[in-house]
Amino acid sequence: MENKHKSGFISIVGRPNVGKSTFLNRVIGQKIAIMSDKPQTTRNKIQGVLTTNDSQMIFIDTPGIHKPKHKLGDFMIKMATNTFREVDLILFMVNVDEGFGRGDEYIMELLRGVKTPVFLVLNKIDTVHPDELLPVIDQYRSKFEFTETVPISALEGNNVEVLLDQIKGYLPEGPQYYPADQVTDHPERFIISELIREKALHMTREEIPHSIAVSIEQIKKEKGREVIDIMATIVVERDSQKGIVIGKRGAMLKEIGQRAREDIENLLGSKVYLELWVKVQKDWRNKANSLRDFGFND
Ligand code: GDP
Ligand code: MG
Ligand code: K
Repeated sequence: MENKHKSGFISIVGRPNVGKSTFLNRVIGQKIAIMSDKPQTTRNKIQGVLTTNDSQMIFIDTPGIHKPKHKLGDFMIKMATNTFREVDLILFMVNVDEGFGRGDEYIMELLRGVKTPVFLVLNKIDTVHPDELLPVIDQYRSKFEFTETVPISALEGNNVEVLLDQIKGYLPEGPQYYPADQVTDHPERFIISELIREKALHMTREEIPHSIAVSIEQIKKEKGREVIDIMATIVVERDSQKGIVIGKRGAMLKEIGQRAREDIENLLGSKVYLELWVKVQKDWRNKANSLRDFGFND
């Protein structure tokens, strides 16, 4: 029997820190969406492409959805709901360890208005006893009609293949949209900025809120030179935050730069010279212009 080629777009939604980026990275096998133990690390949608011999799945890692507190929040939600309508399938990912919460309720509210099939993906099953799983499943299913329910561990890989099989079952017949060797259609510029942002958030622990942005001023490779020169600015909201990011005699910024550079070199497969600056721009989240500057266009 001839197997028809299937392809489609799959949106991953869920509260912050349920493991969306971890899942995406496991499936695509390359660090494209940044992972951290802090919420809302991913602000833009990132696509990862999984190509097999008879299918292509294009995953979208949507921002952690939450009730809007400011302009950026509004923007994120609009972006997410638009995405829901356009995709072939939605993976609603939850953390079985935490169970049902208000954040979930809000996302389900947004999902109710769309006709796209929704899978309930219960992540982090490695953290709970199997007996604890069923009550959690019931909790979610009493509130929403899911197309499928799949427990997984994105971190350890349990049941991820099963989920991929299920996903394939819901994809329409379609062409291979992207070349087989392409794992993301995001410009490297964005990935680089996210890698820097990830390091800044990790390194400064709780001292720096999520209100930082990274803008890439320049990526340059001069003829005959082995090294790619990258100049980037970390944008914070307050002078005190600038001090923290720079650190004592620049130690923190240096450390952020070194760690980011290693990841960027892996990404680009080339030596990198990274020059980092820190700039204060007050209340950037509420300024539409700033949003455009940082690439949050819709
Ligand atoms: P996101 O905000 O939904 O993208 O979540 P992340 O992928 O950044 O993951 C948040 C945290 O949860 C990270 O510390 C991950 O290592 C952890 N995590 C993700 N998936 C699993 C899992 O299956 N099991 C466990 N134990 N931890 C996980
Ligand atoms: Mg994420
Ligand atoms: K996160």
